[in-house]
Amino acid sequence: MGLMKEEYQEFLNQMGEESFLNPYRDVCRKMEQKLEKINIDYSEKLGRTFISQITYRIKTPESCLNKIVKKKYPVNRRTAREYLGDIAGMRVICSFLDDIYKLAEIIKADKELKVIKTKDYVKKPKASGYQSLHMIVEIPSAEGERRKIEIQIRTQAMNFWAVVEHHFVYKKGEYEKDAFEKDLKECARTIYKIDKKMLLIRKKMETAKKNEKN
Ligand code: 0O2
Repeated sequence: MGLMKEEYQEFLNQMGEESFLNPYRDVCRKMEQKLEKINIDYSEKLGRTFISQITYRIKTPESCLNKIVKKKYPVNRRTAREYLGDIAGMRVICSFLDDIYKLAEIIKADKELKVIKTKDYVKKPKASGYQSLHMIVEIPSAEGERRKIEIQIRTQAMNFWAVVEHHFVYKKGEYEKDAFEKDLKECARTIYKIDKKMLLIRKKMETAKKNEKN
């Protein structure tokens, strides 16, 4: 490997500094607490589990550098803060398709949060077949500094696909590229059908329960 540009090395150092990372860690914890509270309230209201998993991660300095270079932004701390919406990233797993949009509405209605951008890869999946709802949200840290955080919301079935596909992409090796992509896309379509069917079953059960009561 050749010598790394001094500018890049400096950027990597800055991205790893505690003073840079702390507000991001802080907003992740804050958002996690918010989501946990939402989960308690809505699970009770709905009579079932609303959110089944909440995880978060801070993007590595190397991954920040790759993205900022790829997007041709100036390589510095300010542009990273401004343009990288996913330095702090949360992943929220729901059971049903409609829960994704319910949660998105709850997030939009939260006065402390400012939704910067929403990308609906459920309605319009990525070329790979990837499905998720992505929201870039701005939230104040404990010190009152605003930071962006990317919230990926998906069903358990969509998550299964994304996790396995991510693993395959690194491991694919010999397998023919076109066949690999086609097979994975087909799986994503099947998963969408299953998600729709599971939602339908839930709605039928809810109607049946209501009729029983009347
Ligand atoms: P990491 O750090 O490894 O999680 P932008 O131009 O900034 O709006 P950007 O950031 O390119 O758009 O993002 P996009 O496509 O909205 O979402 C990027 C993230 O979504 C990825 O993170 C993955 O977590 C997920 N993702 C997107 N496409 C796919 C896919 O085809 N398969 C899987 N498994 N996940 C996907 P990163 O960037 O990889 O970073």
